Amino acid sequence: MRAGVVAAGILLLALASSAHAHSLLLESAPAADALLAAPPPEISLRFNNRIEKKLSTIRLLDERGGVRPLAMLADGPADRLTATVPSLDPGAWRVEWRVLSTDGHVVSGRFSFRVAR
Ligand SMILES: [Cu+2]
Repeated sequence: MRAGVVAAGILLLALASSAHAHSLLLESAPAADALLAAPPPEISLRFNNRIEKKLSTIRLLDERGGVRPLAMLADGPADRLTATVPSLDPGAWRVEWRVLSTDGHVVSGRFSFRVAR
């Protein structure tokens, strides 16, 4: 009986996560795989719908996996997540984002960009 309830719960979770009402990343600045002549002053992500900014984050990692602290902006358009970026050295940088959609689903992804030497 209990196992059946758990199985039903897992099935419901699987069905819920297959629905696509949650947030999808439409574009980013810098763009994925961009080669920039100068470090970006900010990282901005635009989604297909409103996100819960307070429960959404952007992480920036250097080539060795070290995390560079970012300041998340609390205001701005509801479908956009933006962080101001400290001055970055040349090289490869990885952006890891994680947002809470208004449908309650957590969506995450990553991409890289490069600052020219
Ligand atoms: Cu969803």
